[in-house]
Amino acid sequence: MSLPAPSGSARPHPSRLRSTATRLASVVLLAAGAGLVTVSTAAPATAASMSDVVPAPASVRPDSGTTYTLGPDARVLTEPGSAPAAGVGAYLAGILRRSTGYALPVAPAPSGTPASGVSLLLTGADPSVGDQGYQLDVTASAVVIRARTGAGLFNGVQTLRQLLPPRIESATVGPGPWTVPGGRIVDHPRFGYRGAMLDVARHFHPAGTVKRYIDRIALYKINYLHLHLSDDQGWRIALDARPRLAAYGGSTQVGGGSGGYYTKAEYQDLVAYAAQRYVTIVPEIDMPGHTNAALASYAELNCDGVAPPLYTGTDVGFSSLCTSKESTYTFVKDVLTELAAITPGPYLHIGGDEAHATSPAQYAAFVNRVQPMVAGAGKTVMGWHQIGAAAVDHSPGRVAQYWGTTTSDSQVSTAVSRGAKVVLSPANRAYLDMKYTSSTTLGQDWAGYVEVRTAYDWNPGSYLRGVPSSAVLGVEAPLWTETIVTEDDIEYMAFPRLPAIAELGWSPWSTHGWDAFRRRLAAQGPRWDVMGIGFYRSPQVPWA
Ligand code: TNX
Repeated sequence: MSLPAPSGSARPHPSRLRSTATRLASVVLLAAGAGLVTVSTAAPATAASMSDVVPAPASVRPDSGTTYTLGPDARVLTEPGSAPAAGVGAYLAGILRRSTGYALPVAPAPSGTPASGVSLLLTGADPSVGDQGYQLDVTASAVVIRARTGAGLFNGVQTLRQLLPPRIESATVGPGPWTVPGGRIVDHPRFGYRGAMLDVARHFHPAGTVKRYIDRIALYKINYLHLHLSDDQGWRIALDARPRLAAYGGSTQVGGGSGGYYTKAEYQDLVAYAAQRYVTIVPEIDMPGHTNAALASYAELNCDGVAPPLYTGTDVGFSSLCTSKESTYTFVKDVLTELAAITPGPYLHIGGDEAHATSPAQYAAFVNRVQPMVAGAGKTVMGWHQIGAAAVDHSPGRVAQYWGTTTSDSQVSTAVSRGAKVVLSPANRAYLDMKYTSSTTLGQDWAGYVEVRTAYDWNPGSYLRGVPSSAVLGVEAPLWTETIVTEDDIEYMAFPRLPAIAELGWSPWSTHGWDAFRRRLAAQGPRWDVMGIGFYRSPQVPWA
């Protein structure tokens, strides 16, 4: 699980080389395609099909004789008196204006039959939509999305985007027609938790990158973004109680670059940006292992009272907070309290993985002391599945995140038998940092190669022995960044696997099928081209 440590020098990172190569390759592709086929800057204007949506909706009833065309006079009409509906309306209009050039005013919907344009209403949805689902009706005269909540409307809007031609995603104005296929979709998620994780500790990723990732994951109805905010190589959130954590502990990263961190204001801005997209941030402070950056910043956290140097390699499992010192618990409490105060979401993730420098007894003592601090700060504990170790206190309702590579695990089943919920991130299925194939230059392979079909073809509801579907909160696709440096790197590893995991979290199992999925995925390719997402063109997918 450890990579050969890169030398601490400023040697160019291999993935930087790959990114350049990929960019060159796309230029060549564009050049080769010009004159033959429409290329990314001029993606097909063809209407999408109602059966091309990812994640697959719970129910789709196309009306093949009907289409709606968004015209220059269209308006976005939202549920009168609802700020969430108005917010989703403004978000939708913002997306549509960029490529259509239309004015698309947003206004309260008049009562009565929905008028021409796109209506976002909080009444009249099929009851099956629940609190995250929606009903979408496309007739010749209007598009109407009905839901019970802003989240439901937001999810309906993501579906509508995919029903419009790919060029709707362009950042510049282009010609229509902006046609939507007719019919009805009634949709709701299979699981409440559909997550992505970004490791901003191994390589720091600035707030702008995180925001763009939020935009991308929201398109696939992902509703949690877990930020891995601390590890051996860096501490990425400034906290008033311990300023050296970010100022010193955040000053480097894998390979020896200058690292970075979010100020509290930047973090709060990220949280708000995510919330506007119905994405909840789950902050992680990994403990008691993966803590070299903290140990280097505050000598008192070390059992011998000596601060180690900062670390820029990629080994794991060598560091630990001193579990027998009172000052460690004061530290943890200060950190969790301050983090909880700027985190409106329900979860604080305490890590807990690969604590190889801590004995099982020390580990249990640590987790038993820390879990109540999370509850005391008003949050629910989330941790890597090692927090299910038998000797650990099993506070009800906590969430164990499974990252193993087997389909049975006693730490998880023990935790579940004592009331824990599970988020599934099996490394050999859901890890976005695993290489696609042996020739993928980025990423790792300790859990195997994860091609698109491998990422897609498993059932979270029955994956782990002793973990019934009722104990599964959902799925999460983590992206560890030991080898992931740039935004291009992130996108190359996330697409197209992230939509595969998103579909496992959203779509009913009855819709699951590789052959239909790979075709629906292929229909996303032109969208990603328009958005400038340099995705992996898996040979398993029949890209247009
Ligand atoms: C294991 S998964 C880790 C991370 C590494 C990752 C690389 C987990 C909870 N721990 O520290 O970054 O492998 O794939």
